[in-house]
Amino acid sequence: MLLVLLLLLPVHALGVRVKDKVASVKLEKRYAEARRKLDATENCSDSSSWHKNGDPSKDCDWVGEILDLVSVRQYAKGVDGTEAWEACPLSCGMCETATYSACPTTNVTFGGEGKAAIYDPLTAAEINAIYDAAFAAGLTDIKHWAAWMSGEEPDSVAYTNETWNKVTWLGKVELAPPVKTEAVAYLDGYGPMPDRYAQFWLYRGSRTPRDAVMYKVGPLPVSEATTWTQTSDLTPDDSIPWPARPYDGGEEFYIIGDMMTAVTTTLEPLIDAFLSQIPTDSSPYVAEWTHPDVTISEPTHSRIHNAMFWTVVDDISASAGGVIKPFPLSFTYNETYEVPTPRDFPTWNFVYCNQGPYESAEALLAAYVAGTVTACSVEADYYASTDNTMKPIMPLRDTGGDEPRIYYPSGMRVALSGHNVEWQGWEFHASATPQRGFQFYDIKFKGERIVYEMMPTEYAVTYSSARSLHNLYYSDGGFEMGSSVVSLYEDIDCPDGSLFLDAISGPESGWEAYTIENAVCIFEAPQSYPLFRHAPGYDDFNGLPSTILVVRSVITIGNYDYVQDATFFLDGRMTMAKSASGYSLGTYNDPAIDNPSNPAFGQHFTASVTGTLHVHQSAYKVDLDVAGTANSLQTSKFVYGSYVDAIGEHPAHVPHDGITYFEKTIVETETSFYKDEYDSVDFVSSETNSWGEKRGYQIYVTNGIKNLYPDGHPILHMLNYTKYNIAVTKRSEMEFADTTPNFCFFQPLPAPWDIGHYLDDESIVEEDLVAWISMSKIHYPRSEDVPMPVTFSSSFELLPHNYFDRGGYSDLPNVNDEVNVCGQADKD
Ligand SMILES: *[C@@H]1O[C@H](CO)[C@@H](O)[C@H](O)[C@H]1NC(C)=O
Ligand SMILES: *[C@@H]1O[C@H](CO)[C@@H](O)[C@H](O)[C@H]1NC(C)=O
Ligand SMILES: *[C@@H]1O[C@H](CO)[C@@H](O)[C@H](O)[C@H]1NC(C)=O
Ligand SMILES: *[C@@H]1O[C@H](CO)[C@@H](O)[C@H](O)[C@H]1NC(C)=O
Ligand SMILES: *[C@@H]1O[C@H](CO)[C@@H](O)[C@H](O)[C@H]1NC(C)=O
Ligand SMILES: [Cu+2]
Repeated sequence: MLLVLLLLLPVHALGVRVKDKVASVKLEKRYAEARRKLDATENCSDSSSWHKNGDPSKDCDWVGEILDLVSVRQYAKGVDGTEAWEACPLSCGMCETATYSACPTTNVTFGGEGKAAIYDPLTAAEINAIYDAAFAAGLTDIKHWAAWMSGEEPDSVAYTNETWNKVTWLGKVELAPPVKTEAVAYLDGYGPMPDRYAQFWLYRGSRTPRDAVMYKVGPLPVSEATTWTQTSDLTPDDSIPWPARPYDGGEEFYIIGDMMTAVTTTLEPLIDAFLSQIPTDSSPYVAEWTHPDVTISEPTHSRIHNAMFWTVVDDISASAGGVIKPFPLSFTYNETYEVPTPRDFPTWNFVYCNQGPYESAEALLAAYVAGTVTACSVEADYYASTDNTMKPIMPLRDTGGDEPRIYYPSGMRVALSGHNVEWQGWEFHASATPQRGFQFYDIKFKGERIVYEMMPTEYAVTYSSARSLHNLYYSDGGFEMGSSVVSLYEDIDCPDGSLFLDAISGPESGWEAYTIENAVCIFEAPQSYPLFRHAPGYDDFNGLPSTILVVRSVITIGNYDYVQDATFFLDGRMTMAKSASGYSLGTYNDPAIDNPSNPAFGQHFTASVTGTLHVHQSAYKVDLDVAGTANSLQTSKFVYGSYVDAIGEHPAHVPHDGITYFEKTIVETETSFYKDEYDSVDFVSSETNSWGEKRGYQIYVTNGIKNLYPDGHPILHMLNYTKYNIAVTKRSEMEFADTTPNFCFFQPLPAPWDIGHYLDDESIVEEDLVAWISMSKIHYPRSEDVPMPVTFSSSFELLPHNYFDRGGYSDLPNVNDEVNVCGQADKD
């Protein structure tokens, strides 16, 4: 059996793969266009003569029965080259008629000034111009390196295979957000427009010692006047030791592939023996994923990683479902720059089928050949089958037709101007940027700013396992959440008719920036729930259906997909949620060796594979400005006590002395706490509403378990934000994010700069405050998580708390008119 190794990093640094995805989105768009054209015609029917070239039994009926329509449409061609979707529009579901298409529409138009455009992400042209200028200025030699690598500059005297570790390159180019005071002065009309700046990391592999530094460049566009400044803005120390340099997909792809090929070539007999037990005609292979082992890394010298493997059968790649077919091999390697070539990385700690560790691939192979290592048994049907992927299992449920759709009877009520969004009194700037990902600026409701800045700063996963996934920790912020943003599918990810924003993927190790189309969708939707209702009698019904505005972006990072939603409500509430889907990682348990009933690290997906126990963490920065920037933190607790405790006296007419009441406290200094410590957490202004109550916004965290790692555990250096659900600090330009994933993901030392440093007892009374919100959610996979778990969420809510004098929806028509299909009031 042929062994093929495919190196699959859990990140989409592999430009080719990302482009494939874009191509398939384009394909989908083509079908959508075709569908629209067919909608307009009455002659939508299948050809009776078409069949797949070479197979007369595969006619339009066959096309209709195969649910995996994208690939059928893509690959099935008729005798004359006609594609299935063209000949079989009915079976391809392209004949749906939009009965509402004739309704009159009057889309709203953008009415604001659009000043929040100062937060527009860098365009691909801006990024590439910076890249070119940095190269021209001699800051980086990466283009020469890339040209030498690709053979375009074969005679480049600067490089040999042994100089892979002496390149200086730049990455993670991104907008440097304007200073808040200057931005607010401009937005609020008393200051000039701030200049536009970008920032990037420079990986100085050609220096001694190597290091990574951050640069700020501007004003943009790049010109004679542009300055390149090494900043110390984001770290107190202006450089980062080499092993702690930010993750760079291009670098990893180059250096790990070389080493991994050497290891798997050595272990070929052992790998082949496992794969040959899988009854399949395809050529199965193993794919490697790698993760930093922060419990043993030596921060000043090198990165230590653990490698784990998945089985790829029938071209179901690891990301597409292979992660629930583990290949039971793991080893550890030292990613050091002190060796001649990457294939010389030291490797050790080889474990196969729970036997070992062996000091090298050769030692493991020798033991295997000598018969001291027992080959593991393969659950043949499970490994061979594609049923445990997203492919539906026959017979299909009779769905009785298409799923319900949303329609907009009066047209789009969302207005978009660039990245500025307006809807029902809300106005804000939304984008997904290459490095940091999904972000919001200048969120206003009814003309008043509520949030200056809001963004996820980190999503991470920590696994528990005694097998190949031991010490597995993934920081998505470290992998660049923004570069993992994917194109969204209309009708699946977002309703038909959504508005879309594009995003840019930043350059890494020589690849140019490119556009990710339809990366953010914006749509209004019925919540299918009353916002309020009351019906005391037949003639007296009052109510309003709740309508929401959703701004959504999805990141796909290896096996997992995170659906990120910011949801805006009619009454001034908003929520931010992260929902997970995608495949859960499996661990191999040899029924002959492992205790099949031990539930410590997971439950069974099948006899030999358990779903690995893990915790999903997420962290957010929310810079609230409630009626101005002078805010205080008010915590309230629902308690039981005496009347004297509650109000200072025991009223004579109350016989029993013992009552529940609320206790409000203004917190004096920076603090952090878990959600269950208080019953209401609010940012309040000194401004009051008409009734004398401080105008405030409540921060409500819907879920979140407590961190169980003891103080001093190395992983806490990356996860200090899991020690609270809410932390509140005085805002500082330097305190950009509560985590330091970009330069700390591989660094098992105290983080140079994270929330642990920000919580330093500064006064938070009537100051500009930031709420750092963090949530952890246990995922103890269950059998139903095959093929993949249904989306599950963590979220927080911001809701007006005495901010208004009455319900924030009070200025909306309170309707119960019967409406016809086009949304017009029925006048009869
Ligand atoms: C539908 O088919 C009929 C009969 O072939 C033809 O006369 C008519 O023009 C077609 N309509 C459209 C919109 O193509
Ligand atoms: C309203 O917006 C939708 C979505 O962008 C668009 O398809 C439609 O043509 C617009 N209608 C009008 C009348 O502008
Ligand atoms: C340099 O490395 C490449 C890729 O690893 C390899 O194909 C090539 O043979 C090497 N060249 C020399 C001279 O070793
Ligand atoms: C990794 O390699 C570096 C540089 O060669 C060395 O200093 C370090 O001790 C090694 N770490 C381990 C855990 O082997
Ligand atoms: C994070 O937490 C760990 C464990 O409690 C602690 O040792 C470390 O100093 C913290 N990091 C920072 C930057 O405060
Ligand atoms: Cu999970």
